[in-house]
Amino acid sequence: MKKIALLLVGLLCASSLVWADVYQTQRQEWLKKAEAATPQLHETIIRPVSLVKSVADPNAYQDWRMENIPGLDAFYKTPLKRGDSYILDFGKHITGYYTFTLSTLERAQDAPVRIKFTFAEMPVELNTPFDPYPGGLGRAWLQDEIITLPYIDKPVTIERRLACRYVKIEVLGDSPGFQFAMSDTYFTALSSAPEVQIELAETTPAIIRDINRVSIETLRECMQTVYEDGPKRDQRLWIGDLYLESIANAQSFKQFDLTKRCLYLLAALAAEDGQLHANVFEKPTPHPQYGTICQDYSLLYNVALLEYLKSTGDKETALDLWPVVVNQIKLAANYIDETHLYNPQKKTPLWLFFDWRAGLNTYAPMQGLFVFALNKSYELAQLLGKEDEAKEWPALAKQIKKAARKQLYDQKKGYFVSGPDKQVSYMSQIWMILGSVISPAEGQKALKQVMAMPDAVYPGTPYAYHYLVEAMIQCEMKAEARQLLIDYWGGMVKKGADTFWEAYDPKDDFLSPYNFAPINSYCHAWSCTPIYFIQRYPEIFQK
Ligand code: RAM
Repeated sequence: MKKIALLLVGLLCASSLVWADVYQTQRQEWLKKAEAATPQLHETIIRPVSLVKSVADPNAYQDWRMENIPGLDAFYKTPLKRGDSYILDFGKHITGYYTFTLSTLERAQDAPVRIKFTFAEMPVELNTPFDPYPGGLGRAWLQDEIITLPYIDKPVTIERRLACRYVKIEVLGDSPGFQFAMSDTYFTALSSAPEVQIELAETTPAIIRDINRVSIETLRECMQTVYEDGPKRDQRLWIGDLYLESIANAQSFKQFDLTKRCLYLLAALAAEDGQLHANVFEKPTPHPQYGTICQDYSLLYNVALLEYLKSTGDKETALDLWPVVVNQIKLAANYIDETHLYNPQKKTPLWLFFDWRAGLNTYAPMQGLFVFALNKSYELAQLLGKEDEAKEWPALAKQIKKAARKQLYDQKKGYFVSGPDKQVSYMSQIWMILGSVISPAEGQKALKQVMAMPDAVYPGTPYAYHYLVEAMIQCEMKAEARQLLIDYWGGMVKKGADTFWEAYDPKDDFLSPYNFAPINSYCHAWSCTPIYFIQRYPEIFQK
C-alpha cells in the first residue's frame, strides 16, 4: 500500500515537472508591465473628400479604379431613396470608428430606415460579390453592415472598428411618408503613432519619397494598442509582424512603449513549456491563439528584443524577458537531429511559416533562420552579460552551419536546395545569407543564380521581400536592393496603393493566401519596412 502511495506521489511529481508552467512566477508581473506600457490612441476626425464611382478597367489593379464625381455638398441634402447607391471617398486609408447622421428633410419618420454600408480598403471589395463566400478565413472580416434605424435625426456610430478608404452606401429601406438625407458622416481615426517629420536627403528620387510616405502611413495605421498585423483583418499581434513593425518604428515614430508592451504581452501569454504563441489578442482580455505555434516566429522574438534593447538601452526589460529568449533557443534546439539539421519530424512538427507562397519548402530556410537567431541571441547575451547561460550557442550555430553547407548546399551550382525534392527557392538563399552560413560573395552568387531561374520559388509577400532586400544588402548587392525596393514597393505605389498590401505578386493581381482577394489585408504591418531601409541605409536609398 505504502509503495503504491509513493509511486503515485512520484508519478504526480514527474507529471507536474513535465507540465510545470515555466513562467508561473513572472506571468502576472509581465502582464501588468504590458498594461502599464499601453500607449494612448490619438483621435482624428476625417470627413469624405469626394463622391466617386467604380470604373471597370482592365489596366487598373484588380481591374477596377475609382473616378471622382462632383456633388459631395449636394449629397448631404439629397433625399435618399430605396435603390440609391453612393460611394464616399475619404481620401486616405483610415482605421477607426464610423459615424453618420440621417436627418429628416420633409414630414416625419413613419417607418424604419434600412441602409447597407460596405467599407473598402480597395475598389475590389466594392465590386466583387461577397457571397457565396469562397474565402479561407472568417466571412465576417469583410466589412459590410446592414443597419435598421427606427429613429433617425441623431448620430449613429457603428460598434465595430473599421479600416477603409471608401464607404459605399446603399439604401435598402425608406418610406413614401417622409424624406431624409445623410447630413453628416465621418470617421474617428485612431493610431498610437505620434506625429513625425521624416527628413529625406534632397537627392532622394520621387518614387522613393512616395514609397516612404506610403510606408509611414501603413505603419501608422497598424500602430494601435499593439502592433496589429492588419487593421481590417486579423487585428492582432503576430510575432513576425511585430519584429518588422518595431524595427520600422525605431527608424520613424520611435514609439518604444508600444514595442515594450508587445514584447511583454507575448511573454505573459506564452505556452506553459515556455514557447511563445505566434499571435495574441488583446480583447476581451489578453489571450493567445491557443495551439498556434510557429517556430520561425518564436525565434524572431529574440531578435525583436535585441533590436529593442539596441534602440532604447532598456536593459531592465531585456533582462526581465531574457528567460523567454533562452527558452526559444532551447525548444528549437530540440529539433536539431544527429546530423545537425533542423528536423521538423523529430518532435511534434511545428508550423514553419516564412511566406505565403504555396508550395514553399521551409526546411532550408529554417536551418538558416535558426543560425541567424542563435547569432542574434548571442549578441543579446553579450549585451546583457549573460554569456554563461548562452555558452553553448556559438558551437551549436557552428554545427548547424556546417551541416547546412554539407547537406543543403550544392557546391558545384553554388546555391542551397530544400527538402526531399531539392526545391530551389529565394527563401533558402535569403536565410542562409542572413544566418551568415555563406560568405557575402557566395551569397551574391547564390541569389543571382536563383533569381535568374524561371522556376525558382519566389516570394509572395512583402514580408518575404523584406528579407530579400536585407539579404542583398548583407551581400553587397546594394544597387540591386535599391532597385528591388523601387520595383516591388514602388510597383504597389504605381498601382494606387495608399498603404502597402499583405500579399503582392507583380505577376498576379489577385493573389490571395485565402483564396479570395477581397479578404486580403491592404494595409498590412509586415509591408511597412521601406521606411526602415530608407532611414537605416541612406547611402543606398536616399541617393
Ligand atoms: C497572416 C497574418 C499575419 C501573419 C500570419 C502568418 O495571416 O495577417 O500578418 O503574421 O499570416
